[in-house]
Amino acid sequence: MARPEEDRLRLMGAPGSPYTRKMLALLRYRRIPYAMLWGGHQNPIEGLPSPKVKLLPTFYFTGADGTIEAAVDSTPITRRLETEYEGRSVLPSDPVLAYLNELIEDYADEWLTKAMFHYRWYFEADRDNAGPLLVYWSLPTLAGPDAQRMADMFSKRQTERLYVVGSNDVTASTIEESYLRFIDILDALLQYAGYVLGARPSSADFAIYGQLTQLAIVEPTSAALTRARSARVRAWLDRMEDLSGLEPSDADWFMPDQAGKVLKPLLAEIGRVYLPFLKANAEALAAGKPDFETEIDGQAWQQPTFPYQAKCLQSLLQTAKALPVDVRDALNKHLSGTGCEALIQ
Ligand SMILES: N[C@@H](CCC(=O)N[C@@H](CS)C(=O)NCC(=O)O)C(=O)O
Repeated sequence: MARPEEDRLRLMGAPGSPYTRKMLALLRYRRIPYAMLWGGHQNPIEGLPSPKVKLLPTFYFTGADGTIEAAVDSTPITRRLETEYEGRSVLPSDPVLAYLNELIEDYADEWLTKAMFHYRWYFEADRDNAGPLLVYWSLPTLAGPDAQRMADMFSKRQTERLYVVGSNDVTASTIEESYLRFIDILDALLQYAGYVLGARPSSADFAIYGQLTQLAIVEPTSAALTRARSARVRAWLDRMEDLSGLEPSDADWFMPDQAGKVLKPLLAEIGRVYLPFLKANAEALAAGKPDFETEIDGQAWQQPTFPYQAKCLQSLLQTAKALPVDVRDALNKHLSGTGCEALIQ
């Protein structure tokens, strides 16, 4: 018998939102019955509450008493789904692997998204491509000229906001070079075992997938660059979209020592760009500075301070601190020489 509709977990999101795509693929893989509501907070859905921070995707959890709670932030929602729905976990049970997964997921959510935003709005060809898509993704029946007017308004606003994520003439080459290095690293990882942490997907895979649904498919400039560098990565994205038929087993995760070795290039990339960013951002926030300048990958970097990403660093540090000594020792070994050592103190 079909499940009653209210049993389905509802989420509102957009096809152009990387975090929506991360969570949609994750729900499919985990076989969680869901109802995808394409939309945005500019057109609230009747009967559904607004979240405190209006981000996409927004999940609507129904409590035992029938009240509906609106939740945002894909990382904690992923953890909540692990406790509410059994099996097909996206979090490795080994604590060393679990920490590496958290770090890679964070890098994908917070650093790769800089490349996503950059390639969407920095170059004219990409801007012209994205504007109308963003309109039609939420308003498919709008007349062409009206859609173009909205697209132009949207593109202008988003392009003016590029500086918020740190994309500007000073940082452009750092973002672009880092994205291309990442594609090469991901290509090698996929060849090795199919996914980042073994032969089954983790929340880090879904986070990477979410950003790449845009970077490697929607944005013409980065899509062409990605395809030219790695047909494997491009093909992997189409599989990631629906992994509902995969039958994962515990043995599919890497052994911790194997993970340390195989993931070294990715961890080194994270240490090369993301950790210096996190550190400079947290220092600027502590000093009460509205923006900061630092050096990333040997090049100048400047952007406004981001309180949310100071929390990301805090959370990585606190998780590491709470780990047993033997796990911290193992992580120390794996992170040594990568630029991520400072996470384990
Ligand atoms: N940390 C959040 C970030 C979500 C997020 O930033 N979503 C963006 C779009 S991808 C958003 O909703 N921005 C406001 C808007 O577009 O209305 C998560 O992991 O879910």
